[in-house]
Amino acid sequence: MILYGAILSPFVRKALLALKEKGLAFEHQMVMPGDKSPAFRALSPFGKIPAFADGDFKICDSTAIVTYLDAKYPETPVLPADPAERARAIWFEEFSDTIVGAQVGALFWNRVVAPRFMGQKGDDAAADKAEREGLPPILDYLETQIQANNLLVGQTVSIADLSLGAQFVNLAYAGVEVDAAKYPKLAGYLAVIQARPAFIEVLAAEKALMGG
Ligand SMILES: N[C@@H](CCC(=O)N[C@@H](CS)C(=O)NCC(=O)O)C(=O)O
Repeated sequence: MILYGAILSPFVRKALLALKEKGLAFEHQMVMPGDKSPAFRALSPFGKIPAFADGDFKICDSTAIVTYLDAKYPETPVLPADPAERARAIWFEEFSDTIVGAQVGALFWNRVVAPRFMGQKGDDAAADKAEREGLPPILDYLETQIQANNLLVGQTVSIADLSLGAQFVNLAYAGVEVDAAKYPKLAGYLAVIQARPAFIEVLAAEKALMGG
């Protein structure tokens, strides 16, 4: 199995986390977002990362990749079997990828990617607006959703936790920490999720780029 995509993408990170949580052997090939090579476009027609191949089977999109992995390799599932739990896990994945991702993306792009990797000045106003206006309702909501077992759904780690945890890594890279005094459940949850061996391994590979 081969996962294609550059580290620091929250979607590549989500797929890497799922592969590691499931204990699967795989190869990781770096591909930048928007890669125009015909070989990559055969995997990901619109050039988005991540993409994935398992023998002759090829697919792109982190959600599609994780869906395939869980169906093909059902041991250690990250998609809950219970219908209500599965629906809630997919909701949190979607929420993380879109609603959370929009705000984290504005912060990460303008405070990290543009200045550090593109040699451009980031849009500070857009980042500040995301931090000041976009983020608080998300944090307020999440504070009400963390279960007593420090998971979003069910009794074992799921795609919900991997997707959300992956986004919050980039939030931290953008210099925004969750205030544990204001959001104790969310801050405690993130500490537990991001201390999982899968996160530790994935983040270790990012350290060189992030100067950590
Ligand atoms: N829904 C997709 C989103 C993937 C995505 O937007 N990836 C970004 C990088 S974080 C990308 O490849 N952007 C390049 C482009 O849009 O050309 C997934 O979950 O994989």
